Amino acid sequence: MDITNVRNKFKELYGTEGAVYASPGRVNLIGEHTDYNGGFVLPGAVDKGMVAEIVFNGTDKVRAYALDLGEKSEFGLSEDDAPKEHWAKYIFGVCRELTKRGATIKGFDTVFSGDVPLGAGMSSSAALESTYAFALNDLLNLGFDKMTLAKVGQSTEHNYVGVKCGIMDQFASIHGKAGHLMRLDCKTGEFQYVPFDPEAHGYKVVLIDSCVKHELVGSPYNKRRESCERAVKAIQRKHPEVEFLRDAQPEWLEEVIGVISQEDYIRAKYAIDEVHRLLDACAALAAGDYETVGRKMYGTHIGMSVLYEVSCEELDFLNEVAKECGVTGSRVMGGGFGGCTINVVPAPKYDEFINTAKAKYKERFGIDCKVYPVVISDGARRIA
Ligand code: GAF
Repeated sequence: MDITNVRNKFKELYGTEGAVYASPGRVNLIGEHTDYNGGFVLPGAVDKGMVAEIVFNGTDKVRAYALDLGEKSEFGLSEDDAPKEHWAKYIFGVCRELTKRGATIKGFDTVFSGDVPLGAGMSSSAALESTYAFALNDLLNLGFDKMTLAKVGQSTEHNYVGVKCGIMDQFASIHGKAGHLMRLDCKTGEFQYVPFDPEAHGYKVVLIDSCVKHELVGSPYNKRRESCERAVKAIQRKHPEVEFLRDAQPEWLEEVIGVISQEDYIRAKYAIDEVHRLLDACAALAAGDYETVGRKMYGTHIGMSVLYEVSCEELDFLNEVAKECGVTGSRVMGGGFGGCTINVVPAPKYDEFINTAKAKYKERFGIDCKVYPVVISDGARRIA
């Protein structure tokens, strides 16, 4: 991340210098749409993120500048002061959610910029929320732990953006550690850092961005969640201990066939399968068995495409190309509805896969796909 432009703009706008913080986007090896189902996820922070410079301005207002958009926003810190700019709602929401948890937030001036591709399923919005949650916590000595800061970002999505997301993205952005994925139990909040060094095993991990816009606001993301919640309610009648789909035995879902709609059934079936796929993949990863991890990833893709229906023609095409090129594992990553595939590629096949994917995608859709090699990096931090 290049912070020079942020610093220059900050100086130009506010005539002073502030503290600079950064938070990354994330990848997720496997475990998709499992977070809000109380299941597990396996994300890692990446080397792309958001960077923000901040200084308190002695007022009760925030003056914010989005460098990449060339837009500014000014807003107060009370509940009815919500800014009209969509991007500013993320900053406002973080301030409000910290306030709801007992913090006193002071007015500040800020400039931010980022290099997480927008709409690519790499959590640019979580990176933005995490940057401000982490920075304000640090600068104001609020004393919140990292999980609370992640929840501040998640609640911002729920209450100020309108996406009923799970905790994975904000968790990963705040907790990331270079060279490690994180196996998070989204029901209990327990997690382990899992060393991740595919190159040592002869593999490279790469994202192929379909460049199809991924926009969770207004997408059927919330509807998927509602389907899962209705399935839980139905299962609970006989199995009251089931709090999330993660708690349900696969056969318990079969018991509610005909009670829930066919649509809710296939959504819930995907979610329950995915919880188990992730656990199998984690065991395989620990044993250095990337072939099994890869097979599970292909399984996830089919589930997300056929049952959860969050893939699209372009992503299915990229998945097929990966298969044809002998890629070990490939699947749509993140919320879906566009964005990237994540691919675990045998190192000797890497160049050929990238060239073939680019050429075939262009030929089929007339669009240049983008390629992001995955570098697993540290989470939220102060950088200047
Ligand atoms: C989006 C959400 F924000 C996450 O919480 C998660 O549900 C993901 O989609 C799918 O796994 O990134």
